[in-house]
Amino acid sequence: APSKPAWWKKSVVYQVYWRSFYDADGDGYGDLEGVIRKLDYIRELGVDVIWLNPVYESPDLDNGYDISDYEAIMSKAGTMETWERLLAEVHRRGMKLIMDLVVNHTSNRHPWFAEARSSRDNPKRDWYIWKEPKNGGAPNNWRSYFAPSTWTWDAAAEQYYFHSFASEQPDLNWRNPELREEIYRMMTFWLDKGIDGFRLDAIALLAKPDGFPDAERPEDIRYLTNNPGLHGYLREMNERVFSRYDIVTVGEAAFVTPEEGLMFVGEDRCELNMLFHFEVCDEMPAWDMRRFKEIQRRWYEGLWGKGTNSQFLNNHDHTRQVTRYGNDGQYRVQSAKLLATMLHTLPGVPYIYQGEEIGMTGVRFGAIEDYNDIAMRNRYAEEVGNGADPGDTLARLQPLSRDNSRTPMQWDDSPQAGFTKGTPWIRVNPNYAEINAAKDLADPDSVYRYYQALIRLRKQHDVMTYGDFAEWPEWMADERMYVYERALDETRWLIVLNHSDEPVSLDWPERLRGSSLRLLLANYPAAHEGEAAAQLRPHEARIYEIL
Ligand code: TEU
Repeated sequence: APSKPAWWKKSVVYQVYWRSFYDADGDGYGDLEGVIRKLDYIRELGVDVIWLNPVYESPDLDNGYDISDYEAIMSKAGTMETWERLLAEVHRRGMKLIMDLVVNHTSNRHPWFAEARSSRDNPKRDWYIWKEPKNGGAPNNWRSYFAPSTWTWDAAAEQYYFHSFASEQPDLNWRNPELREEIYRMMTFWLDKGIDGFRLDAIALLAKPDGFPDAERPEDIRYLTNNPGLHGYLREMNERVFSRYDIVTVGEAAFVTPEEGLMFVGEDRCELNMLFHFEVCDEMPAWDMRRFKEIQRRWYEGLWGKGTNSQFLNNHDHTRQVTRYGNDGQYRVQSAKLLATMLHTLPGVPYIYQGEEIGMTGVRFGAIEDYNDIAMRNRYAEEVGNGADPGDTLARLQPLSRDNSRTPMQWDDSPQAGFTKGTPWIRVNPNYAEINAAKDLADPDSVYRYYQALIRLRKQHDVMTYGDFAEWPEWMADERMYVYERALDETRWLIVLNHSDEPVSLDWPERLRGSSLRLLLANYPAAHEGEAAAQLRPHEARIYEIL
């Protein structure tokens, strides 16, 4: 008998960036107690899985992505007891919890790094990547994600060490079998506590090329990812750890094509279950319907029937979708609902980033001092240090600053949007009085209620999870309209999206004659329908069943 489909395939994932979610103890940072107090809000949305950003002990220079103790909870977030209660409360509500895990690098304040730099013959020296200077300087010309060079000189160690991100985040040496064993043991520590899986940070960076040759174009940092040896590590990780639990794993894998993506998530690959590829968020700076459709086509053809794709347009690293890819002005509510309709009806598991379900928007702070993001602040310092105009540099970095999506969750119109009784670690978006959860919960036509309806549809109809995908040829080249069907057995759905500020008339094709359409969900009140065509208003989205 066919094996029962994996539990996570029909799931909807909700990402909790806890430090901006809810501050229960008033220190200005969100915390795990705060997440516990808001679990009913998350559950009411109808989601199944919570992805919790890193909560491990950390100096917190990259908001938890610089871990100094994998088996302790950052005091800012709470204690291991609080974390255990969170897990129990998530499970009591029938939801699952996946933890964000960073195994490409640690903090430079991790005891392992202190040992490694203490002497060349320390057993942990080789848990990190060290090189002699070349021509008196860095061993090669690579840029890191967060710094002008991937190399930092360590005076105590008298060598350079490698970091894909900030110098405070030294990369682990995955070639070292003892290191890998220790990581697998640590993963097992968390899985034995009962978590339901991992979101694996920067997982495509684990393998480094032999010899670290200079790059032709140092600014194109693809040399950091998808190097030979990577899939060997992932297969070993799966065999030694993941395969022993009924869990879900999703890997962050920037710069992969669908063919390369399949190597991560192909059901026969025994590596990961899903991946976040970034052909949209990293390589499509602003909305481009033709490019988005092309990306969706490529990934459907590359993965369908062989592996599972993820659908998302924002997260804690990427600007809020209604601002970056939609309309956060006159049509904010309709646009937020249209983007949600698209992500929840395209093939793949949808990921909701906290606040997206109430249509929260990006932000523009007036000064670099108002920003927290280490990536943005390092870039600003580098460019202004090289003579760039501070005002121009700030203006250029603002739209894609990761802080756009990290401002506090907007709960209500009370001071600090009800996020904290203290002073928030980052300023609240000034539009919280009109955009907040309390308002959305009170409004039957809110973005939150629309997300609830979308998620309910997914639970009731397998076609959203397992249905084939086919675009209507008449609209494939259109810049405004996205029109496609999903089909499973006898069920056929039609999704019609007008991603523009203009009305569009959609003629019903000859092949629909004799069929009738049943409207399942729409982001506008039902319009009077002409027999021959539908008049779509700006940012109008509709889901029909074709009968
Ligand atoms: O992000 C990895 C990273 O470099 C991102 O820029 C990612 O590759 C890109 O956004 C793809 O669109 C992860 C975490 O999500 C990020 O918050 C951390 O700062 C980073 O790793 C370092 O751990």
